[in-house]
Amino acid sequence: MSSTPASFQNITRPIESFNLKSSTVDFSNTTVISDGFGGVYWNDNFSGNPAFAIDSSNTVHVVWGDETDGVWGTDDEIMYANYTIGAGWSNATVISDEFGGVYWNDGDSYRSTVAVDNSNIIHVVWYDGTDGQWGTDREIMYANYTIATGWSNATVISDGFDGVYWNDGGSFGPTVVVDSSKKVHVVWWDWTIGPWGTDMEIMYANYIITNGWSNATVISDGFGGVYWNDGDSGTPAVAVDSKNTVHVVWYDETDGVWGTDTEIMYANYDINTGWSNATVISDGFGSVYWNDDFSADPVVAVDSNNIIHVVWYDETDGVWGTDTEIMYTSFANPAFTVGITQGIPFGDFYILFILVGIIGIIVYIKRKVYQK
Ligand SMILES: [Ca+2]
Ligand SMILES: [Ca+2]
Ligand SMILES: [Ca+2]
Ligand SMILES: [Ca+2]
Repeated sequence: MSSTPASFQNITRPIESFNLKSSTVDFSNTTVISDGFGGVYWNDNFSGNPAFAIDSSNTVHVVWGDETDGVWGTDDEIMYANYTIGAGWSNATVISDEFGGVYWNDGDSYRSTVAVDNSNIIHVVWYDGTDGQWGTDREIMYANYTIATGWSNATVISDGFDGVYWNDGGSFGPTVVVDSSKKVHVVWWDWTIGPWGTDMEIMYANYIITNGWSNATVISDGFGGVYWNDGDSGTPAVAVDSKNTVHVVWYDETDGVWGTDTEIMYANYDINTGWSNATVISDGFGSVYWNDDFSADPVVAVDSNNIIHVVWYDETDGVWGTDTEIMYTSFANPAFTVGITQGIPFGDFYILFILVGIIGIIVYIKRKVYQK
């Protein structure tokens, strides 16, 4: 094998050729961040599933799952480390267990994701096997970090709203995003049985400073009271746009005009209209259904024009062969493409009322003037 660094390799493909990295600026050497702080190697077990976010000071915040044993027990925990330009990488620290000196989290903690808001508060979510008043089912847990108070205690956000524990199925794979109003949005997949059936659904909860955490709600089924989504829905990803509309994508096994294959579905939350119905975005363009195989693991991002971009992997065969490929689609925020007057009460009539009112005032003033 070639020992040429990747930065100098030319990658040649059948229809195109490009230099992987032609910049004179080279990347830094790879460094271990989960172990070896101050030359001490204490992290002696599996570290995996990293996720990260960068704040407005360019501090890098990394979270991952770790099997290393310690004062926190022998259960898997979520660890955290950060990089600041001045100090470099911090030591890794457990954030899923211990608050006020009490180690209470004795179940495995997995699959953490992280987001930073515009005040540089760090928000972390993961799923957790610790038992408690929320039952013995896996739940979504949350912790945050502020400079003033440090790391908060971990709290269950998928069950126990208003003291009612109704979520009795496994909750997995949370993803977190924060909008410009510091509202925290979390999505995950959930096995709890309800009016939506026994199939796995996408659930959502949010946190507002004044209200705390909302109840968890199913967003993949039940639009307008109609429960049509009867296949498993999983691995959601979430993004917000400049109007704080929430965009969620996931893979879905529900059958429909798109066939019996797994598809990518999409739903959004608009402040004015609430959650949209779920819709398939991986098949059926122009009513042509050509995507006939497995589509999964979508990720979503929104650009500065509020265009939504989605990528996923797909097993559909085509001129590209029978191998698994990465697929992509993009679309404008559906809420922005509806009629411009649709968001105004009474539509155009609203403007008409204002015009009639102004004319009325002018007529009234003129009469007053002529009466003198
Ligand atoms: Ca523990
Ligand atoms: Ca529960
Ligand atoms: Ca369902
Ligand atoms: Ca299909």
